[in-house]
Amino acid sequence: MEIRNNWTREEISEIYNMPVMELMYKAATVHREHNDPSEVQVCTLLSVKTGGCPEDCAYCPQAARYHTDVKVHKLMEVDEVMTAANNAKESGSTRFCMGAAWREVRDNKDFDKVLEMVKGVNGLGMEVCCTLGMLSEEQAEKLKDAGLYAYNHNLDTSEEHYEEIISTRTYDDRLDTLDNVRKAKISVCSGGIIGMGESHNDRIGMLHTLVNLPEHPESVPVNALVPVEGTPLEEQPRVSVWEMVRMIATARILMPKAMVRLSAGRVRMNIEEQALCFMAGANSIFAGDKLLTTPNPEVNEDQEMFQTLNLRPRKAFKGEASVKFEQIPG
Ligand code: SAM
Ligand code: DTB
Ligand code: SF4
Repeated sequence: MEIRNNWTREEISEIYNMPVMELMYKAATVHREHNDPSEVQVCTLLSVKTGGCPEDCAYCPQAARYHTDVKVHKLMEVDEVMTAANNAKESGSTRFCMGAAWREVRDNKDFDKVLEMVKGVNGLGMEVCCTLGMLSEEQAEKLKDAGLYAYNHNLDTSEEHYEEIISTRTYDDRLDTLDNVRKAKISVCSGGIIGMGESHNDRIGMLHTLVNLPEHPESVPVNALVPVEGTPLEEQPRVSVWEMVRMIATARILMPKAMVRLSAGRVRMNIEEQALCFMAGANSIFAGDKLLTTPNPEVNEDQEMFQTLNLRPRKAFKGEASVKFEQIPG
């Protein structure tokens, strides 16, 4: 499969709407041409600053304006983060992603502390990732200099559906941040959420934007909405596994080399359903009993799943992206 950045919506729609067995077969074939299908990358998330966010993302339990059970927690200390990263490494994770409930990064002491965290986790030989909200080019460069490997910033949904979900920032703001991350030669992680009341066309639209970026994101998280009490989307019905499979398979065919991450929503999927997602081309998961604030399967359940499905955890820094790993001295 040729790597392309000029897909039309119609072409993507044709793939997305293929009979599901054909779609899975095609995606599984493309996956084998570009990746080892027995390898799945295991990543760990840590919420380093939780809740109290000024944004109005309708899905998010951390937005200050919704009344959820999430407790606000100021930025963690560097040593606490290092303990968590060491534990993640010991349990087999190769990527450590730190999330902050910020609208954007500000040039202050907290950012300096995050840079220390990045430096520390880089020193463990893990792929360090952050998701901190919007970022300027200068801030992206500072993160890169501290040893950041990847930055997560999701498009979340299509440009058309975006206004229904978030009003406090624009789609173009999101794209500008991705551009700043790219310019700093940081690996790009960007995907979205399904199950937020969007149409199939919206899902196709989001994939259309992602695949036609100047370079494909190296990592594409596909999240199933975790509906949280107190958020506007609390009543959304669970997405069926076939919708996840369609989304993952289409992403895999369009972006053959990307890590396609089966992200939020695994707690409500059994092993058979997750196996279908791996078959459709997903090759990464978040492990650990918590995502940022919501539950995730237990580590031993995932280890059992890997054994049953004969999957192997992938080594760190195997991506052939334009992004090179640099260990930051001292
Ligand atoms: N505040 C930063 C931002 O919005 O970019 C970083 C953290 S934010 C929690 C990271 C991503 O988590 C969001 O873009 C969204 O895709 C995902 N997310 C948040 N809440 C979710 C939920 N309830 N279900 C599924 N995914 C969710
Ligand atoms: C992504 O796409 N999914 C992860 C990660 N990137 C940061 C976050 C999922 C969060 C789910 C809701 C929560 O636990 O708060
Ligand atoms: Fe804030 Fe990020 Fe949650 Fe939106 S997704 S409310 S920006 S923490």
